[in-house]
Amino acid sequence: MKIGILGGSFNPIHEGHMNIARAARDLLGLDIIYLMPAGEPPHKDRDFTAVRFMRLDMVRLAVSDEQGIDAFDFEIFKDEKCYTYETLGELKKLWPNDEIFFLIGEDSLDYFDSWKNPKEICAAASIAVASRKDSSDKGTLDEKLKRYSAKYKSNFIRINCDDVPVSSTMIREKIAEGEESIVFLPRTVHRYIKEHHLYEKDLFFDIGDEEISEIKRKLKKKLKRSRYTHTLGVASTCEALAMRYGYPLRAAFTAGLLHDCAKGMTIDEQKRYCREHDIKISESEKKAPWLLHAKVGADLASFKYSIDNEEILHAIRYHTTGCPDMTLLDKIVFIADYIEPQRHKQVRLAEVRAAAYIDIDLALSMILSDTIRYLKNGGAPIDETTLKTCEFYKDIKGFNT
Ligand code: DGI
Ligand code: FE
Ligand code: FE
Repeated sequence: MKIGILGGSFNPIHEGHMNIARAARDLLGLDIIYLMPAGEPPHKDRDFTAVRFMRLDMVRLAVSDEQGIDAFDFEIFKDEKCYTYETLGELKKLWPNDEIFFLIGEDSLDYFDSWKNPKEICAAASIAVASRKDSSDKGTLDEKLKRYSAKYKSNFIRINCDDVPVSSTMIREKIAEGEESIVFLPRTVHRYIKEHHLYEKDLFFDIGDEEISEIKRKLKKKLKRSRYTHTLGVASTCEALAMRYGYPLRAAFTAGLLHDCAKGMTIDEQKRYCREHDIKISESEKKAPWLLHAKVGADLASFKYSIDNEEILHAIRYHTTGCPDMTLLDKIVFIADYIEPQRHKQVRLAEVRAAAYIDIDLALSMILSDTIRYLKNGGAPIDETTLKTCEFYKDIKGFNT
C-alpha cells in the first residue's frame, strides 16, 4: 500500500489541509492518506485552543465524506512533543511492507536539515512537498528537491496544489472577533466550532455564582418541592453532559435550572400569560396544554430571570417537543430532562442513560421513539413539532428499535 501522512495541530482543520490531502492522494496515487493531529505538550498556552479531543473530532468530521482520507490518532494522546523521526520510525515498523509518504509544506523544506535526525526520517518515508501551483520559482524548488534527494538518498517529490489562502490562526482570530462567515472551513467543522463555542473570546454566558444562586432561590419559592428537585437533577445532568460533549458548563447548568420554570404556574395561568404576552397557542397545545410550559418558560427565563442568551432560551423553548436540527444545548437539556436521577418510569431508562454519555444522537433518537410510542399507547395527541423532530432524526440508529 501507498500511505500518506499529513501531520499538524489542525486547530482547526481547514480546506487548505484538505486540499493538500486530496492532491497528494490523487497525484501520488495513495491508497490512503492519514491526517494525524499532534499531541498536546503540557506547557502549551491553552487559551484559544481546542482540546485534543475536539481537534480530533473536527478532523473526523472533515474526512467523513472523503474517499481515501482518514483521521489518525497516533500522536494526539501523547503529552510530549513527538519528533517526526520517531513517529515515522514507529509507523515503518507497523507497516514494514508499505510505502510511506510524509507530507510537508514548501516552506518547511528549507528547515529540513535542522529537523532532528533527518536521515532517519528519510529512511522511513519519502518526502512529498506541497507546492503552490502558481509558485514562480518552481525551478528552484525542483533544484532543491534534487539536492535533498541526493543528500539523503531518498525521494523528495513535488506535489502541485492550488493555493488556498487560509490558516488556522486566521480562522481562530476571525471567530474571536465574532465573524460569522468563515471561508475555507468545511461546513461540518464550522458547525462543530459554533456548537461548542470554540475559539470565542467573549464567552457571553459565563454566568456567575451569584446569578445562579439567585435563580435557584427564586425557583425554590415558585416550584413544588418535587419539581424543584427534578430541576436540580436536570441542571446537574446538563452539566455532566456538557462535560462529556464540550459545552460551556455554566450555560448548560442554567438552561437545566430554568427549563421548567413555568411549572410554577397553573395551566390556566400559563394560558393567560400567553394571551397577555401575545404568545400564540397552537392547535396541539390547545389539546395538550401541558406542552405550553416550554414556550412560556422561555419567555419567563428571558423577562423574569434576565437570561438574554438565545441558545439557552431556545433549549428551554424546545425541551418538551425537541425540534429538527437541534443544537448541542437543545439536545443536552432534552436528554437531561429524560434521564435525570429522579426519573424512574421510562421503559429503556438504563439504556438511554448509558447511551447519553456514549452517543448523544443515539440517546436522542431512543428518547424520541420511546416518547412517541408512549404517547400513541396513551392515545395522546402528538404535537406537530414533535413529529417534525422525529422525521428529522428517524434515520439515526436507535430510532424505533
Ligand atoms: O416537564 P417535564 O415533566 O419535566 O417533562 P417534559 O417537558 O418533557 O414533558 C413531558 C410530558 O410531555 C410527558 O408527559 C410527555 C409529554 N409530551 C412530550 N411530547 C409530547 C407530549 N405530549 C403530547 N401530547 N404531545 C407531544 O408531542
Ligand atoms: Fe418540562
Ligand atoms: Fe423537566
